[in-house]
Amino acid sequence: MRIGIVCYPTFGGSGVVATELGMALAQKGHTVHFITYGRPVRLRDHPNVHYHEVRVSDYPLFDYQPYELVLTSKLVDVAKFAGLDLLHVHYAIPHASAAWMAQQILLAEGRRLPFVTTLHGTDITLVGRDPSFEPVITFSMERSDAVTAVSESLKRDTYAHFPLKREVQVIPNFVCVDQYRQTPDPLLRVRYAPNGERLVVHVSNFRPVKRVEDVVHMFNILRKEIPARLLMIGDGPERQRIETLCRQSDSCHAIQFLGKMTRPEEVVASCDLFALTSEAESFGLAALEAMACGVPVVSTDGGGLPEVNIHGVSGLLSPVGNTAAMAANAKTILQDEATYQRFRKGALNEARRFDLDLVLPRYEELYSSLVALENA
Ligand code: GMT
Repeated sequence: MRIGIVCYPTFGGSGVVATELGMALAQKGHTVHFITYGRPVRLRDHPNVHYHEVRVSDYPLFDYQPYELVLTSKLVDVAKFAGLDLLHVHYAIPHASAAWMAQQILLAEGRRLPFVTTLHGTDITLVGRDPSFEPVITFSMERSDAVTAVSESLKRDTYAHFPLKREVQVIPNFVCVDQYRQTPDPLLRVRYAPNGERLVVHVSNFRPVKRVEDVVHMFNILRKEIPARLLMIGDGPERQRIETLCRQSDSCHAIQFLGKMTRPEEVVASCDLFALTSEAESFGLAALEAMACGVPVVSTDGGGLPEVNIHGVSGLLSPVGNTAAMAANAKTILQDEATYQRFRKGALNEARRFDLDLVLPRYEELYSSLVALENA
């Protein structure tokens, strides 16, 4: 099939999922066209992969550049000249409405292009709840040829926040477990935990929804119990505030900020524990990626996290904001080697439920059913 993929090209989870999905489809022989405003950070070179940049030009009349219209025109152009069979848009805003507009333009020319919308989380739970977006998101979800959500929790949220009548299919996020499984790097451990301390790691885009300060509070409590160090990977609006908070804490010397990384798993695989303190996560891809490295997870129990991080198996869950409970959970996992190894094995086993080999055929089946409908 010839598939167009629209996503945010940045470090957010939806862009990562869209990119890895496109790469995996290309690997299986499909032709994939990425249509985005920047090259997706995880996009690699492959003969079946094409990248089309959506360029919004500056014009003095516009205070706000009409990105959605430029994207729509680009979708029409690529659909026609690359002969797309189908479009898959990740993150509803504004991709689903742009896809619908492109579909209408092509229809007027006698061609129908089906499109799938995948909901990722904040498009529904945060941004999508802004009433000013509601009519356009509801409409474009209703008009999508298929709508998928990355977890059962997100599916429930979608029906709770939008007056949606159509079916939403859950296709979870995925990892390629064999690719992720990395053995810990002794040199890296010496660098970040020179005295043999336990290594805790957090990866996010440092937005308020991640409650990154809770990672620091949790770590301060944990360090009173066991020798530990903390690595913070990623960057975003909250980073400066969190760094200031760390500098004021007793644990300052034990916390290191590594910034954005294209392959965070290269560091995560050498850590002992992954911490995710989010207010809510539709899924928690970063936690799954850690589990695929055999790293147990302490996380909050918001949104879809309990579907990914299985309490008592791959890690432990606690209520949002309860940093004392989270520190106690971290101590439970790390306290003795037998318990720790049990959680490590549990993390890897639970990650296998989301292996690429299980999830990719579900997208392919969905695409084939829609393309078959067009040709019927
Ligand atoms: O919150 C992020 O990290 C970014 C955001 C995105 O859309 O890029 O992530 C959402 O989608 C990810 C991939 O499906 C999920 O794993 C994240 O849980 C979800 N974030 C939230 O729901 C807050």
